[in-house]
Amino acid sequence: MNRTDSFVPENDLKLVILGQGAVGKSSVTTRFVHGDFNEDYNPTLQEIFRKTVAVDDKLMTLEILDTAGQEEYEVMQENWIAQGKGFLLVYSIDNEGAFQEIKKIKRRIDRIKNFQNVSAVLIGNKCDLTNRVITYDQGKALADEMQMLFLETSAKTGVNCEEAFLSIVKDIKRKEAPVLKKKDKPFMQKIFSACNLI
Ligand SMILES: Nc1nc2c(ncn2[C@@H]2O[C@H](COP(=O)(O)OP(=O)(O)O)[C@@H](O)[C@H]2O)c(=O)[nH]1
Ligand SMILES: [Mg+2]
Repeated sequence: MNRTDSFVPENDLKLVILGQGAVGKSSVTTRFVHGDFNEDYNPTLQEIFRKTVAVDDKLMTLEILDTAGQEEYEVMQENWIAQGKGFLLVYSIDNEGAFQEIKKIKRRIDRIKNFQNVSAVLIGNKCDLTNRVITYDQGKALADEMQMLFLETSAKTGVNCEEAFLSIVKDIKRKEAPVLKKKDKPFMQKIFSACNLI
């Protein structure tokens, strides 16, 4: 087992942030976790961030794996993808290549997760920039095609960074909520109407 893996408690919510180098994965994560932004580019090796958030009045700890993609980390990364509950796929709106790379990353997740339906948000970062090459509609269309949520963010101004993480947490919770079975419905409806709930 990788040494870093042994520090990861089992019951926290694991998220993985993926995307080409320099699109702002570390910056979006740092903005969310620490509330600040750094103009300098320090390529990430591989880092785990933790933040406790309140969702629907419940506290939960998010563990966010910030990735770089170097080969020596590939095994650990695949391990995390396998354990990951939610994925943030990031491109920057000024980079066509990074946008195209998203499809490859999605295929990798699908392969590792055995084509299960996962919770994922597509993020078009650096939306503060004026030299945009990917429109909002292009981003949204790709997200729809891949059945993902979509947000444009700016780690620089902070816009939508918190929403990106919280939207994925809410989507995970929504998918995990017990669904009323069809045959239970009339029975539950009787109870709800007896209690004047419907
Ligand atoms: N203008 C602008 N620059 C950003 C934004 N997010 C990141 N950057 C810059 O882009 C560079 C790469 O960011 P980084 O987070 O290290 O990218 P990573 O390799 O994907 O983790 C750094 O110089 C950041 O300051 C953003 O939203 N707007
Ligand atoms: Mg980084």
